[in-house]
Amino acid sequence: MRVIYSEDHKLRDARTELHAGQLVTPFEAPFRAEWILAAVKQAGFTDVVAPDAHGLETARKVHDPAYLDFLATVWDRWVAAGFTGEAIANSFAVRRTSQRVPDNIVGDRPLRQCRRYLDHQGLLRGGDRFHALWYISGADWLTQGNRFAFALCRPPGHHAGIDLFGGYCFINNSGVAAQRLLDSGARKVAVLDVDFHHGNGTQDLFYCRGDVFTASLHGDPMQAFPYFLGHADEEGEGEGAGANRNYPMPPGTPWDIWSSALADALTRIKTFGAEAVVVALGVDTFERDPISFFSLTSDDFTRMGAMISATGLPVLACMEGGYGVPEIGLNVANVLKGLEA
Ligand code: SP5
Ligand code: ZN
Repeated sequence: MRVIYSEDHKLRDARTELHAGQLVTPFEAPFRAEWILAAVKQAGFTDVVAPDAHGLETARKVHDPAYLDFLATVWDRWVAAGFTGEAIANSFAVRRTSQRVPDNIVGDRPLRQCRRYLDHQGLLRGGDRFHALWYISGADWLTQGNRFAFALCRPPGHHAGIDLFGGYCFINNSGVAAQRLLDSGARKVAVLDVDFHHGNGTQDLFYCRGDVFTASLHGDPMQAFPYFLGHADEEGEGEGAGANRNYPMPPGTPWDIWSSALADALTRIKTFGAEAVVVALGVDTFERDPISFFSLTSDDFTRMGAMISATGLPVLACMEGGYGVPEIGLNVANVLKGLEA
């Protein structure tokens, strides 16, 4: 198991999160990666290396280049406009409004682009965007013939769509990694999203593509973020028809129910012909996660890793969610243990 980690994740250090109508200390904060790194090392995973620097080439194949330009420039424009808080939109294109792309992105109007690109729940600061791309080194580790890698990246990525940020995510790390595997010779790959929240961004990236199978196990969007996507009848379109699978599940879902959804997803990934699996690894399915409602125990995470490993496929795990409690480290380490067992 190669672990890919860089202190640069600390560049992403949001001040606030809008939660329950109040600006609170963000759940998605640097301590998460530090706790996880410590636990992973303590569990014996000591092959920890820094990622190689990567440019935007691979990201441009899954995200809209104009969106990447927006991410690269919005903070400077925000500051130049004299704003001191984090960049957040305060009005949105809704029903019966024009969906036209706003063109005034300079001077005092950066909010217009925030409206265009913000899905929900995103606040931007400087220095928090592209370093996550470097973790596609994990994909290269598999391409070199190795079976397992763990990209301990922040911020997470699975809510970032083709041209949308939200849910603490800006660049879709697992999506970029999947693209990198394809560009390195894989014909088909899968992204398996085990984070508590629906991987709406990843679904968006690959919804009409037949070379990436996407599967997501998550809290039913009727009751959980991201609310507006993640239903079981979203199965992909065009060349992607049949290559997206959602498993929405209700509050309190325990391992026996959750794991039957996982078994089904893994069977479909094999049938699809994926040559590698990128796991969007959130551990917010844990019973004591502060913002989620599943009931997985720490031992269940070992079982999860073992089930994924049993596919026989190379696996790149990319860090997604998991908040607040010290067990996030143990739970991630347990997945890695299960993979290698
Ligand atoms: C990567 C990832 O896990 N992103 C998750 C973003 C979720 N943000 C919304 C959280 C809403 C929580 N509301 C539940 C209240 C719990 N008492
Ligand atoms: Zn999550």
